[in-house]
Amino acid sequence: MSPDAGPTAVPGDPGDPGDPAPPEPILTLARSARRVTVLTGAGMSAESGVATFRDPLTGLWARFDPTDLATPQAWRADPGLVNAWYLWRVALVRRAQPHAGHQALAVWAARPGVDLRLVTQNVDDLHERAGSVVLAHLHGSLFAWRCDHCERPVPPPDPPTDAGERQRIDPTPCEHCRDGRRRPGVVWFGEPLPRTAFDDAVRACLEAELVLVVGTSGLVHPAASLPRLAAESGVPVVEIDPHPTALAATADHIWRAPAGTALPALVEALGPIESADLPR
Ligand code: BV8
Ligand code: ZN
Repeated sequence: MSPDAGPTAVPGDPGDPGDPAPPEPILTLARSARRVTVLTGAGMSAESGVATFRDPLTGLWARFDPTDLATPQAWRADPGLVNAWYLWRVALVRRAQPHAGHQALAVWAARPGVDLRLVTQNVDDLHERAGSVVLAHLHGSLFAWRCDHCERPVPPPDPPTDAGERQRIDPTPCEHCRDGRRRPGVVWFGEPLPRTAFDDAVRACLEAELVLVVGTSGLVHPAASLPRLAAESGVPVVEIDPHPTALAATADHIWRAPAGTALPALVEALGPIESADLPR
């Protein structure tokens, strides 16, 4: 499937670019699927005001590349700088709200008979705050801090009120070992993904009747390999993203639309809950 085949590029059904209605083949798959795995990336949080990794950083951080800051090397070289960046992001996510797309996924998961498994690359808690249960945070969480020496969990620090204006905020010492510093519980580039999270994500993709990929450029591995793993196992893959991505060639159907519009429209169109699906 060529990624630039129009705004709602769906084989056999180009769809109307301005029409928020789900393309028919995508709706048919969503209606019939009982086991649905949803993989979300930074684009899922974009309409909540949380910038994606592709977006240029703003303000204080405009001259930095996130892929340079999100590394153990950066932490070793300048812990105050990296700590300030994460505390700024914690403050930003705390001010953000889940949007209708986050809520739609929680509604879909609550439909009787549906086993929806949510896997995210995002380190924010917007899915949880919309009522979703997240099966796997592949890249960790902004809210699960730990010691960079003894690795024990520590409470997430409260960002100072001027977190947005300070380029350096020294990390606080670990309360357990005193030798380490409190670091964000995210997976930095060059660090391995949490084994259980990745294994659960692989199983969720292989056992699905539909894999829905929302808001990821498909550039960061090994998370980016999950949709192809599903496709190679014969699981239909649908992509929702307003722009072409590296995953377009893997997707059976593409809906060039933002998550905050597409997901509510899709869940709305699933139709009334069948009495046969209601718990006895
Ligand atoms: C590892 C936490 C091994 C930190 C993140 C194989 C091939 C090539 C490279 C590699 C490879 N294997 C490993 C690598 C290296 C590296 C990598 O992939 N590099 C890339 C840059 C080439 N991978 C790693 O280092 C991984 N570790 O493999 O370790 C290992 C094994 C054993 C022992 C030691 C080591 C770790 C990767 C995890 C890095 N951490 N996050 C933090 O957040 O600070 S990744 C981070 O960037 C995010 O979590 C996210 O995953 C990623 C950004 O990707 P996306 O989510 O896709 O976001 P992006 O901005 O790219 O795209 C946004 C999309 O949204 C766009 O498509 C846009 O169109 C769309 N969008 C915009 N608006 C909307 C929208 N969609 C819908 N609605 C909208 N409104
Ligand atoms: Zn410690």
